[in-house]
Parts: sequence; C-alpha cells; structure tokens
Amino acid sequence: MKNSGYEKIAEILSNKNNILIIQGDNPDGDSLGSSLALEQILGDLGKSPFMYCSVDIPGYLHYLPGWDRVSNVLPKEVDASIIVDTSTMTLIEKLIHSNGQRLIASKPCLVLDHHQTVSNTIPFATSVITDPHMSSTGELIFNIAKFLNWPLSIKTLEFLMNALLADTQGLSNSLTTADTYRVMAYMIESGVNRPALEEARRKQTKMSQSIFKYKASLITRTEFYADGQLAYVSLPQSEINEYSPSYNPPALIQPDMLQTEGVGICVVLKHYADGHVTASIRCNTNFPIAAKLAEQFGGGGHDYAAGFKLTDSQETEEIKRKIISATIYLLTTTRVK
Ligand SMILES: [Mn+2]
Repeated sequence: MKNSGYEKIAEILSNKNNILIIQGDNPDGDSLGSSLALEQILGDLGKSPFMYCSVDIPGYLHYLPGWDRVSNVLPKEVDASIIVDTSTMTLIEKLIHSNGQRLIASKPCLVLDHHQTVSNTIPFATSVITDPHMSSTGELIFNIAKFLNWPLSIKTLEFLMNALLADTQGLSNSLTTADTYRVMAYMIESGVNRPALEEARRKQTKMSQSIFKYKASLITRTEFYADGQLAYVSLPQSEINEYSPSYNPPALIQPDMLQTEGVGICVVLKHYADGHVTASIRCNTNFPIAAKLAEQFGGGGHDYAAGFKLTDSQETEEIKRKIISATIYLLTTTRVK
C-alpha cells in the first residue's frame, strides 16, 4: 500500500477544526462521494467539516444522500482546506474568482487527486497527493483512512464505494486495478450493500421523457471524423441550461458513441455563452489517447477519460478542426495496446 505523504495529512489536519472540503467546477460521482466520505470522517474525528462546490450539484448525483449539504457559498472561518479530485487551478477558477483564494491560501491546503496529467497546478497547496494508480479519489481516501486509522463507518464506506464505482464505471474500465477489488472486498465484508447502492443510483439516473428525446437529438447531431474513429458533438448554452441540471449531456451520449463500430474516441464540447468551452473526452480500451488529446488544449486526465477547458473565446468550428487534427495525429503516433 502506497503511503507517500500520508503522514503529512495527519500533521496538516491536527488541531484544525473548521475544514473546508472543495470540489472542482465539474462535480462528479467521485468528487461528491469523496467529499461526503471526508465529511463523515472529519465529523467522526470531532472536527467541523464544510462542503463547497462553486457549481450546483447536478440532479443525476442526487442519489447520494447529503448532496444538499454542499454549498456554493464559502464559510467565514476556515482553518484548513482539502481539494478533492482535481489538482488544477483551471477547475477551481470560480472559487478563485469569488475571492476564495485569500481564504484558502492563507491556511493549510491539501489536494487529494488521482489524475494522471495535470497542468496549471495549484500554487498555494501545502501538500498535493495525486496518485494515478488509484482508480478514484474515493480509493485514495480509503487508503489514507486505513493508513491514518481514521474511523470508517458503514456510511463513510458507502460514500467511498459510490465514488469508486462512479469513476470505474462499475469496475468496468481500465482505472480498476487489483487493489480496487481488494478495497471493494473490504467494503463488502464491512457490510456495504452494493446492490442497494446500484439500485439507488439507477433510480436517480433514469431519463425523463425530455432527456430521452434530447439524447436522440445528440445522436442525430453526432459527427464522425478520422475514418469514423472520432465521434464528436457540441452543445450550446441553451441546451446546457435546459438539460445539464437534470442529466449530464456527455454521460448521456458517450457510452453509445463508444459502442459505435469503429469509434475509439469521443468528444463532447459544451460551448458557453460567455465564450468559454469545456470538452469531455472518453476512449475505448484500444485508444488510450484521452489525456494526450486533453493536454494539447491545456487540460488533463487519464488515458481513457480526460477533459479540457478553453477560455479564449475560440470559435467552435476552429476548436473542432484542432480536435480532429490532433486526434488524427495521436491515432497515427500512439502505439495501440
Ligand atoms: Mn475522480
């Protein structure tokens, strides 16, 4: 079990009471599950945790009880902060802009992450633990908790399992390691009921009729490039407003894109009215180029799941052209496993 730097965490958090738990501007099942688990652990340790995310927790994550305790308003008093599931400034921009940097940079700030490649790192972080061997931040927190003898209640383990299952897509993708299974085994032995968690998630992730029809529109608009190996779709602000709160559009369409014959990589671009753009990249097993593609645009991630954000108001068509040519380049230069 790796534990590089885990002692430092205990040091940083000792004698601190008000601990701010921060998710990036792209909350997902891992970041939320990790936040909720940390909230439990720190509470069990007698501390006062506070969960923050600059953007609203999307509806498809409301199956995790306690999501509504995540606030988009910063607390007045912070003794230390923990940023989960991201280690780039790019994804805490809203926090920085809302004057949050002064609040957190003046106190110890811990970063817990598992992303492979990161650009624009957080300069004021006191300690950064980013371990790409971990399937998820949830798995990382589990390991830290074991190492530091933190209390792991059933509730905490449920949140951590949710985090782990979210990033590994139910232990099905390549982020899953033998250690991930060992952690799962420990959780199940401790009494976590995985089928019950899956049922809760499925119930919440059902599509409404309007989402179902929206999915058809995304499918219709999907374009194929690079000899059919790249599936691409972009969506404007109006659709982000209408559909994102109840269902994350990339999650709605990417599994089907990757299930299309010949497709190895898919990109969903969200174009916001203020000119900024975010891209979600997913790849099939034989095409481990997601992080490499994201890096071309200043982003990062894993081989099979990555993303980037652009704030320089480029035209969607221009970005698309760059994505296509970068993909073609990577497909011809990356050795397929
Ligand atoms: Mn993650």
